[in-house]
Amino acid sequence: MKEQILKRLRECDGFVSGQELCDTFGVSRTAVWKVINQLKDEGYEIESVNKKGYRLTGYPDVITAAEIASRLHTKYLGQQVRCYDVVGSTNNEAKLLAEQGAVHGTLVVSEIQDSGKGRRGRGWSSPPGLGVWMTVILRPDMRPVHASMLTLLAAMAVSDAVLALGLPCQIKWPNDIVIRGKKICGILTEMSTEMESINYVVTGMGINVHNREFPESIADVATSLDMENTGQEPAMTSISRSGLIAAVMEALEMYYEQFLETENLAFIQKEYNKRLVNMGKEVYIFEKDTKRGGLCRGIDETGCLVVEIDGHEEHIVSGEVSVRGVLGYV
Ligand code: BT5
Repeated sequence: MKEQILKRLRECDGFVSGQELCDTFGVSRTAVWKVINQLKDEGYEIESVNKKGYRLTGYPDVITAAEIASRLHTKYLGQQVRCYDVVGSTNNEAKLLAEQGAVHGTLVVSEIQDSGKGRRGRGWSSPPGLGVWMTVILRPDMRPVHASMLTLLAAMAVSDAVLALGLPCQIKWPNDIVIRGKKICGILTEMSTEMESINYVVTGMGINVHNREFPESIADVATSLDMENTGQEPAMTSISRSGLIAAVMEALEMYYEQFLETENLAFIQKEYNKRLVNMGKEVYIFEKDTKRGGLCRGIDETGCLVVEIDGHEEHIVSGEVSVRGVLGYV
């Protein structure tokens, strides 16, 4: 009921009468009053005026199931949420939950990851309260070779959410989101297969939101939404991490549904390539011990990166490769 009352308060510009809340949820005035007090204890600012009712005037930047639910308009993505204070990695936690039968669309979020993961054994810095460290569990009925495309859908979804905040973000294929050439988000998709079919996929997204500093090893390449909110873009008030989560879930569900119809990325190819930070530029492709240079031509409809190398177009499969700009990270 707390989630529903919060949702009703959030969706209403003015006051919501106590009586309306009682009638809608079939509870007593005292029960409503208790929920309002609980919300106040959690940091919500709620004005109560005699004969008018309750009005939400401020909210804390918390990541809770109630806060996410009060902002979410999806059919299944994020409808089941598991919020933790600390986990090793939300991807690992999601895999455990998936093994135990967690439903399609379950979202796992944590305030801290004490061993957040990047690709190929790399780490992901996930300090408390400063970012969104989350993973969704998907159970798609499709061939395992197509699972890597989910990373590209997640990149579109995160970039949609960031663009909606008025910040100019781009995608660095296959799994980074950057603002002004620095990384604000990394995505990690892992899957479990059984007899040629997908058992489940987990897609983890780490988004730096309120960070003001980073460990020295990544200080040159990392940035956060707050650090990039320089005031040049349209006015942006303080960013709600739960709002960001809801926006990503909504966009991802939309892309995911379209994707299932064809199992290819033709429907996002044009927009993805517009957002691609290396588009039309010289890049280096690092694969095992090799380094090759070429011209980036964008993604094809399967999500491979098309790079013109020595006059031939090569379709680079994500996985073991890294892409770098000739001058550095992008
Ligand atoms: C990634 O790997 O970018 C995928 C990161 C996925 C993180 C999410 S958080 C929720 C979920 N649970 C997890 O355990 N993981 C996922 P990769 O392309 O390998 O990049 C990793 C590299 O990014 C590191 O080696 C650092 O150089 C850099 N890095 C680490 N933490 C960062 C941060 N917070 N912001 C920007 N760059 C970072």
